Amino acid sequence: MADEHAIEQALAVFSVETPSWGYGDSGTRFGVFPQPGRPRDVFEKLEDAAEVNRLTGAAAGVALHFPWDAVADYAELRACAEGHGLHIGAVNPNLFQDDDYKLGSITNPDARVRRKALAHLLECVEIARALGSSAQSLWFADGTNYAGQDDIGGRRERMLDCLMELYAALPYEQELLVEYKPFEPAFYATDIPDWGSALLICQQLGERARVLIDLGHHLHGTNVEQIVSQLAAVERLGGLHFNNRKYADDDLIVGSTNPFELFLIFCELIGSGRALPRLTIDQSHNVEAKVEAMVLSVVNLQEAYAKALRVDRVALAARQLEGDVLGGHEVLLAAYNSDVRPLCAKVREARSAAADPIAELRSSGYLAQAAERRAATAPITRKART
Ligand code: AFD
Ligand code: MN
Ligand code: MN
Repeated sequence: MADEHAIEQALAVFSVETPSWGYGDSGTRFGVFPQPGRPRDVFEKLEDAAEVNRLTGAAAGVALHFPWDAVADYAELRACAEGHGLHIGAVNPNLFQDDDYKLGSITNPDARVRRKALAHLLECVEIARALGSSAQSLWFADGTNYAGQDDIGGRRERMLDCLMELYAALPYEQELLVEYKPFEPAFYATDIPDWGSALLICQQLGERARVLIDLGHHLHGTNVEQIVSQLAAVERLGGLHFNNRKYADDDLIVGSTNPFELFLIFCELIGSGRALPRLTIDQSHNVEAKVEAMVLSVVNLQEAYAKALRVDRVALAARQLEGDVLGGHEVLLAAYNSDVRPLCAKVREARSAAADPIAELRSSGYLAQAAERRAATAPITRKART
């Protein structure tokens, strides 16, 4: 059993970013069910993010999405975040909504569209600079639906051309995170389908380009913790997007149906011997209460990490060396089955957060007050940039 004090210290600095897009209206392609009091602009989203951080003590970073979170004055936005005790996490450029991107963004056969996509990526580098963000987090909806629709190799070349220009413009303090996804919205050939493809791109770009693993972006049966281990070993693990792939993509609460997988992912992160990479929740909830869903997600992450910290690594290595097939498995189970809730509660309290964040959220009246305040005021949106 690892030393309890060392575990507490590790938990005390554990931190995840929450996504601005997880607080506002969202749903599925079948429908969106607006929730009362939902934030209407990025300033109100930061209020909700601050509440999640107040309750959990572990969510001071907020990832933003552009142009959804675009404002006229980024210094004001940054000051607003800092006033809430938050900082801006990764900047996520949006290259999937404009009509122009019907056939792709940076892989589009039309050079004009590729230039437009690159211009947005470069704009996001400047936005990140103004906001004090240290990462561009890239996900592309690019791909094809039919064999022969476009040239697979040509699309890869176009993508690399754009990304090389982007990488060349990246200030030293920013890193480039590259997501992969094997399906949706394209179903024949996604342009970055898997971690190997993403890794090849990153290796071509340079050492500040790293792969980002989104738990929802895998086929069922994929061993995600093994991917974590492989990428960490070559210093190319840029971070994780946490969610639950039961829903195919982003939207279910991390650890809600696959807590053992989440624990194993943390086991590999710790086992890599490296500092934890950037950890981000990538969930935009559908029918569940959004702030509560975000709080529960952070709590699930804290608990999965705490359990992984409890793995007796000396015993594990010994069982493995002996070739004791189930011995190592049982060492993992011993940690996984331990109750870490009191420990996590203690660590949260030491961070001036809530021992029981969900109960505190429910009794605090935060949501009702936010709904009342927001109903009574016009959106506080400072003129959005068009
Ligand atoms: C989309 C993608 C991807 C990305 C997120 C933010 O599936 O996971 O990280 O949007 O752009 O849902
Ligand atoms: Mn993602
Ligand atoms: Mn996703």
